[in-house]
Amino acid sequence: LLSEDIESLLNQQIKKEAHSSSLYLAMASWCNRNGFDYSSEYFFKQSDEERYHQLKLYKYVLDMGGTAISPEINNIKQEFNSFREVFEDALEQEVAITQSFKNIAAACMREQDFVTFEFLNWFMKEQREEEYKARRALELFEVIGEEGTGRWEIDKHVNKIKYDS
Ligand code: OFO
Repeated sequence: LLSEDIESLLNQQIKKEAHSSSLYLAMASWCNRNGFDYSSEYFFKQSDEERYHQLKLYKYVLDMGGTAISPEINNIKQEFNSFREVFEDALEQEVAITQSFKNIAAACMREQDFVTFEFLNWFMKEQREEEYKARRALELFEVIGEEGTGRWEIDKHVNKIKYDS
């Protein structure tokens, strides 16, 4: 069974994952509308992954006898000032999500909820990959540069970022 506190933290996390999924969908739309097809595809994939994270948490809460709450999502940023800003926001989002998981893990430690703590390990590892990919994508702006055909070149590389752990 889950304590009230842990159940509430997990439901908040479900909402955050749903928010991430919607945010990435908005990024996919913006990239598509602005001619960045590969990045659009990349964000569609990211959006799917976040939906998967959301469901993984959702089912865990139910498996543990808790009440999983279907989240209401609002305030999704739809417009971005630049191609680069999309990736800056993506990295910021992932760093915030990692922090959020750390907070839940800390609460599990305090409460000696080692079952949930173990469950969270999967997400901790996933965040390592997600932060890596987001940081790598942003680094392309420095490595390639935005001038001339730079943004077009950056777009082509975004989808090729691989993570071997
Ligand atoms: Fe990329 O955030 Fe989910 O876990």
